Amino acid sequence: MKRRDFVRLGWATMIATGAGKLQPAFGKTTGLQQVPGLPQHLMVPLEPIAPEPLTAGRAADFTLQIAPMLVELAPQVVISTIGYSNKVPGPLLRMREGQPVTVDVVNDTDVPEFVHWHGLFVPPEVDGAEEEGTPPVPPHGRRRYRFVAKPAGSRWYHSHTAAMMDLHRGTYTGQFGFLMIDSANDPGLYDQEVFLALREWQYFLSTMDQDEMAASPNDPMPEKPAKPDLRPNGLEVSAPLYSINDKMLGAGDPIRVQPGQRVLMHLLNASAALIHRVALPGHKFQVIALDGNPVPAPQPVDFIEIAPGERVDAIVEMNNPGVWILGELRDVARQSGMGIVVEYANQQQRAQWTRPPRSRWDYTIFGTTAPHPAPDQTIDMVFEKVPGGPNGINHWLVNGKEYPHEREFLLRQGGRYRLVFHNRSDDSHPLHIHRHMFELVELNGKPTAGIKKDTVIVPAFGRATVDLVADQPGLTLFHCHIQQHMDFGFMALFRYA
Ligand SMILES: [Cu+2]
Repeated sequence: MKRRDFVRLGWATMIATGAGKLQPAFGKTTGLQQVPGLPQHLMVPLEPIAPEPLTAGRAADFTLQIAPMLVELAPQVVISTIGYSNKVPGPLLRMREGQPVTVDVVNDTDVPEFVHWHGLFVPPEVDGAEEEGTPPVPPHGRRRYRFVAKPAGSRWYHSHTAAMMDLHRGTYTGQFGFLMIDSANDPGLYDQEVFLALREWQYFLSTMDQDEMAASPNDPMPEKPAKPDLRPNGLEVSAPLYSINDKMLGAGDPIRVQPGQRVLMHLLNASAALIHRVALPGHKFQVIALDGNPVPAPQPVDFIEIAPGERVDAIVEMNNPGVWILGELRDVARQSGMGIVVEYANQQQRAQWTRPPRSRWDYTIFGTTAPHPAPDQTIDMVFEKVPGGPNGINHWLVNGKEYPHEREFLLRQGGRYRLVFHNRSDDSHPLHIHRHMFELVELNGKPTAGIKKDTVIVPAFGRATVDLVADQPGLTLFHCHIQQHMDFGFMALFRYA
C-alpha cells in the first residue's frame, strides 16, 4: 500500500469510528528502561533533583505548564498529546533583546522534561539539553529557567527529551512554541504579523518510504558512494494528520488580509520528522531572515522549504485579491491538513490552490560572495546510516560511531572552526548546533557568505560547510533535528578545551 492510500484510509477510519473522540493517551509514557537496545547513557536512572526554590514573592516573567491536553485539529478530529499551558503552539514568549528573563516550568507529567531554548545564546545548564548538563524539570515538579534574551530574532522553545521508541515523547508531542526576541532596531515595515508552525500528528513507525521529496537525479551529490547500499531500510516515522498551528486546512480561522498589506509571516517547522515546502499561489515570499537572522540579500521566492528546527521570516505583499490556500506542495500533506486559507476582505469564493513551478530550494541566493576569514581548524564530520539495526530502526554514525563521542570535537575559546558536513546517506538532515550561530560557507560546492543559521539542511548525499566561532564556552550539543535520527546515534558533543 502506498503512503498516499494509507493516509486516505487513515482519515476515513478515523472519521468512521468516531475517532474524533479518541481515548486520551494520558500517562502513555513508556519507561526508558523498558526499551530494549537503548544506548547505555540513556538507561541511567535520573537522580531526583530538588526543585529550585522560587524567589519569594517574585513571579516569573513567563510560566509554562507541561501537561496532557486535547487538540481539536478539525471538527471530529481530536487528538491527545502533551503541551505547554494547554495551547498548541504553546504561549508566544515575547521579550526584548538583552532583557533578563525568568520562565517557571511546571511539569504535570510522570516523566522528567527539558525545555530547550532553540537559537538562544544561553549557558549549557540553562539550555535544556541533558547531554550538556541541564537539570531536568522533575516529574510533578518545577524549575525556574533564567537567561538573558539574545540574540534578537525568531527563536523557539521545545521539549528536548529523548523519545526512542516512544512516539508520545519529546518533539513527537505538542511541546513547542514561538519565542520572539525583539530588537530595538526593528523597522517594523509590515502591517500584520502571523505565526505559522508546521506540524504532523499521530506519528507511527512505518516501512513506507516517507521521503516524497526524494532527491532528483539532477541534484549534485558530491558525497554519493560509488556502490549503492543495498541493505533494507529500517522503520521510519510517518504521520496521517498534518496541521498549521493547531488546525487542519479549512478548520481554523483564515488569515484575513486587505489589498496592499504587507504581512510578516514567521514560519517554523515544529515537526519531529519531515521537511516541508509551502507556497501561497499568486504571491511571493520575500525572505528576510533565516533562523531568525536577517539575510544579506532578501529575495522573492515562490515557495519556502523548511526543515525541522528551522525558521523562515518572509514578507508577503497582498497584491492579488481572492481566497487562496497557503499550503504544503505535496498534495497528500495538504489534503491531510497542512495549509491555511488566506482571505482578502470582501472575497467569498472557494479557496484556490495551484502548484508553483518546480525548482530547487537554494539558501545561497540569500547570501553574498564576500570572502571568509581563514579558519583556525577544519573539522570534517561524516554521517552514515546503518539501515535497519536493533528494533528495525536505522542507526546513525558520526565519524564512524554513534553518540556518545568522548573527546573527538574540541574547541578552543575564540577559535574559528570550519565544519564540513559530509552526508553519506540517502536522507536529507537538518543539522543543529546548540547555543551558537554558524555562517554558511558552501553548499554542494556553491559558495556563499553572510547567512547565519543554527540549523542547516544537508541534502541527501550532499555536503555543507559552515564556519563556527567558539564564543559560547561550555558543552555544546550537535545533532540532527529529526527526533528519530537524534535518538539513534546522530548526535555529538563539542567541548571547550
Ligand atoms: Cu537526520
